[in-house]
Amino acid sequence: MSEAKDLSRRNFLRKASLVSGGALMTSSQLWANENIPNTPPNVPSWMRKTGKTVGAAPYGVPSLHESDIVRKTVPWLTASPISSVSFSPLHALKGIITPSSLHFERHHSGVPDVSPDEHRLMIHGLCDNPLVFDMDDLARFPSVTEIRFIECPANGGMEWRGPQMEALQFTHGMLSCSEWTGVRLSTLLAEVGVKKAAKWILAEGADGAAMGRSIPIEKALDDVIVAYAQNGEMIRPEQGYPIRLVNPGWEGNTSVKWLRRIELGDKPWHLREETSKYTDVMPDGSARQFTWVQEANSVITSICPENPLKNRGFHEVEGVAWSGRGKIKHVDVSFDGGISWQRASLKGLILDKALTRFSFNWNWDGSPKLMQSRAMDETGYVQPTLEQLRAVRGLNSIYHKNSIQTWQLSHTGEVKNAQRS
Ligand SMILES: Nc1nc2c(c(=O)[nH]1)N[C@H]1C(S)=C(S)[C@@H](COP(=O)(O)O)O[C@H]1N2
Ligand SMILES: [Mo]
Repeated sequence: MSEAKDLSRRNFLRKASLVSGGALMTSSQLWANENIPNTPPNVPSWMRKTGKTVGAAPYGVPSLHESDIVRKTVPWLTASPISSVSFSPLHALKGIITPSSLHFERHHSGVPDVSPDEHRLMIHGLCDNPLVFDMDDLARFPSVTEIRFIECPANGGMEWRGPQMEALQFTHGMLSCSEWTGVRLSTLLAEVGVKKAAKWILAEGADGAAMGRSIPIEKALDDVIVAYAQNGEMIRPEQGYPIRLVNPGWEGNTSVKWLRRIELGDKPWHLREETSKYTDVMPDGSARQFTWVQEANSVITSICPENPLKNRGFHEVEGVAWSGRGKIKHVDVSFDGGISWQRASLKGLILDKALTRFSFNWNWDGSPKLMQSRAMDETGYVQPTLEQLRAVRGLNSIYHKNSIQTWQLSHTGEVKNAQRS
């Protein structure tokens, strides 16, 4: 950082603290006589010797000091650890890309160990020329690289009847965003020659669950990717190595991992994952089927149960917003539980069906707050309040809970998961 920039930043912090009535950021004063061995003005121990050699970590891992930033599970959530979910630590992530090691996981039968040499993708059914592709075949097609989120539609599902999970990691962590590389499914479908009668595809995985989903042909021919790479390297086993579907903006469940088979048919298959699961029980007891799109959603991540406030004064309120229908248009934030709203700014890339980061410069006066964010996407859809969502959906749902999240900030700086209706 140049000196000029550094000075203007200090100036900015000074101004911010003036606005907040003199409450300073907590940077300690220069030359404070703390006498901590590794702290200025002392020369730290790690400057007195050489460090680890190059090659000591051929595949790099995070600093040991970051070892608490990991995927976490909720033991009571599923009956078996092989049919379970681990959540991304959203409170600790920056930017919009989820490190592959921290991508949430959802497995219906654990993570299979698939050999790329023996694995194949078979495409058959209502087509002119059924084909079996090996991994080298797939790599020869023109590839696409796109940043897309994957969200399980059960994200937030534990919160329908009341606040339950005292952590952002668990209220919203079935959500991750990666840069995916692979072949457009439409390219492969052109290769097999889709028959006119084909209206649906079945995508099936090579795990013990043989998890499958029916997807309408319009979506299959639109933006779906048969992905083999994630964030610049081959897809991780947990994410579907060696290939998975990335079905942008739709229920994560439809992004079939360890993809082995695509069948073209004239009607949906009505599989387990689209009848007993991933349907929405409505207030009258009927069930909604095929609610594919992950509607616009957002959450404040910089201030949350895992990130309490230590000081009054300046804070950059940050969070993420996303929409399965396209780009995020804007995000508003509220500090009074949705009575008044202020426009946040969007920073970095604003992409289709990707996480989008928002930011709002704020001075905390030390009083209790009800903090919320509300996303609007490019279709004009506005993220609903919990009350609005419950008015339509009742209390019996699990999936597609995209209502506004409330964080209750107390005067001590502690943050609790709260609900406003
Ligand atoms: N073959 C297969 N594909 C699968 C699953 C699975 O268990 N088996 N889980 C699905 C579910 S429910 C979700 S939400 C996403 C999760 O993707 P991730 O584990 O990469 O986060 O993968 C989907 N694809
Ligand atoms: Mo899921």
